[in-house]
Amino acid sequence: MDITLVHGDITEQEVDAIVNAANSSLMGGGGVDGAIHRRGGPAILDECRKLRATRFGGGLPTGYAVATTAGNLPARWVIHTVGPVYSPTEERSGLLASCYRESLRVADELGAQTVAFPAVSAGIYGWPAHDAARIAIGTVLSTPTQVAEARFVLFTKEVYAAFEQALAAV
Ligand code: AR6
Repeated sequence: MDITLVHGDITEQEVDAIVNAANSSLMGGGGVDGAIHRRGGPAILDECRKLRATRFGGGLPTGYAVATTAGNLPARWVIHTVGPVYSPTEERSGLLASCYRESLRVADELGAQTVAFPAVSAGIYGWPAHDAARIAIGTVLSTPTQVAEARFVLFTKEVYAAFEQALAAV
């Protein structure tokens, strides 16, 4: 699989699927979640509501992933995953790794060949950029998948630089 890094906005990516750093309510929020719902339009929230009413009444658990339409976005699907909130005292990196593994599993189910990822948990959820980048790249590289390109789309210079370093260290 090819790993590529882009400094930019995930909502502009022409890929099969983009991953959303959602919260367990699936009802939208700030950060990349807000941008995806704003630019993708109401079709995404409609499907999220249906998922809450059918499969995830208690919310999507941390570390899980589920797909919806991408609405008006150039991608075909949005894969929503829920990252862990960073804790300096509790070891939660397994849950962050699970977000990437589960997103790739869902991408394989969809038949998605190109998938764009944001830096899950590295914004509002407070994960230090270098740690988030190391877990993201390490997990994607070690997960068996049919996905041909994993594109990390990093919004800030700091997070982009952290991913560059993590990729160089592989
Ligand atoms: N494209 C790519 N990356 C982006 C974009 C964008 N358009 N906008 C922000 N980022 P965050 P989290 C980066 O906070 O930490 C929401 O309210 C951002 O700079 O979006 O997992 C959810 O509903 C950061 O590097 O997600 C949850 O409640 C990265 O995306 C909560 O935030 C992730 O930042 C999830 O927090």
